[in-house]
Amino acid sequence: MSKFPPRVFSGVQPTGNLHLGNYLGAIVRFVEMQSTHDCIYCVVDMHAITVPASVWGGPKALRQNTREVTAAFLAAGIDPVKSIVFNQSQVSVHGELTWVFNCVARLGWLNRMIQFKEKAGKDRENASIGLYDYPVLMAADILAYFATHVPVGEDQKQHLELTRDIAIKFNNDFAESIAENGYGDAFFPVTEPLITGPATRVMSLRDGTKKMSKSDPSDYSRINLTDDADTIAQKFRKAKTDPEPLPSEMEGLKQRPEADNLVGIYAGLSGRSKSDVLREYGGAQFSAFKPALADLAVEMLAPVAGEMRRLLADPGYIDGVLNDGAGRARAIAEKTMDGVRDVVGFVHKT
Ligand code: AQP
Repeated sequence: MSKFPPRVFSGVQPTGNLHLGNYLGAIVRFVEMQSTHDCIYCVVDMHAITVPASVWGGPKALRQNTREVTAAFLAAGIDPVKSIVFNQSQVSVHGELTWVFNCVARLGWLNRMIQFKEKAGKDRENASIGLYDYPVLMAADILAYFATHVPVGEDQKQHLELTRDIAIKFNNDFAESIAENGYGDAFFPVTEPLITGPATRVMSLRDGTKKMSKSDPSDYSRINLTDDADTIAQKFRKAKTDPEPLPSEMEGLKQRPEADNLVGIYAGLSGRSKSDVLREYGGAQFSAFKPALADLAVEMLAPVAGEMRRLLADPGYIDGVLNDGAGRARAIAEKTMDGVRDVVGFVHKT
């Protein structure tokens, strides 16, 4: 048996426009994992500021969006008593451990990160160092809690591999000191990504080859968690599709990214598999499938949006949840950091 008991950690950035991709790819699975695991869910506000303020919206928006992501967690069914819910910047270990990991991770590893290339775009010289270091901060988020499992969308797979590489290299580089200090043969676990289900990569409603994203300039590319019923129906009505009816078999979704995406969304929202959805809708035109999809989305999202509105009317309550969670998170993370100090050789208060 591993010396690391199963523990889940995952995070969402408070960058506004929380959408169906974040919901199906991450939040719904966060809720499910509470019944089997000890879970820690984090609003990663330090990650949010790695892009220009024009993208994350500045201090007022950051505060509001932090509360909005927290409200979405709670409205979707995360229990802040059972699980730990907090915002990253309240626990200083995330920053401290990042520094140690900066000295473990290699430049060549970070140079391969696709998300940096995509987000920095052509103006790479002008990207923040924080954006480049984003995956190292993510490794610190996860490993500060010795998390063994991380539920994420497909887009985070490469970053999770980097977390594993950092844990392995730390364990190897400091193997002697880890043993001498009584931590056995590994200080950090090698974390497993959990990328499962039919909606691990929800695509843009305007382009089935691009992922649904908060930062897409077109609001019609995504379903926001706070969209009302009319907006949801209109967005699905206008969603890009091809002229063919839906196939009856999975094979028929190949080379049809928009059809594949809408079927995946239906499957994710209804908790069914894509092939099961095709068994019901195979042969149907989009003119029939889109309204059924919109109805299902409204049925599933309206209660979440309503509960989010109710919670957001009481920011004091939300901040209380975050403060309580941060206290519990800090207790775990500080202990990890003391272990890291022992292992690295930093003299510290005992
Ligand atoms: N389209 C998606 N499909 C499935 N899962 C997704 N996730 C994001 N987009 C999709 C998952 O949601 C979690 C939180 O993501 P995040 O907010 O931390 O960062 P992100 O991946 O950068 O989200 P966006 O919406 O794409 O933001 P921008 O536009 O800023 O890049 C993660 O588990 C992620 O996998």
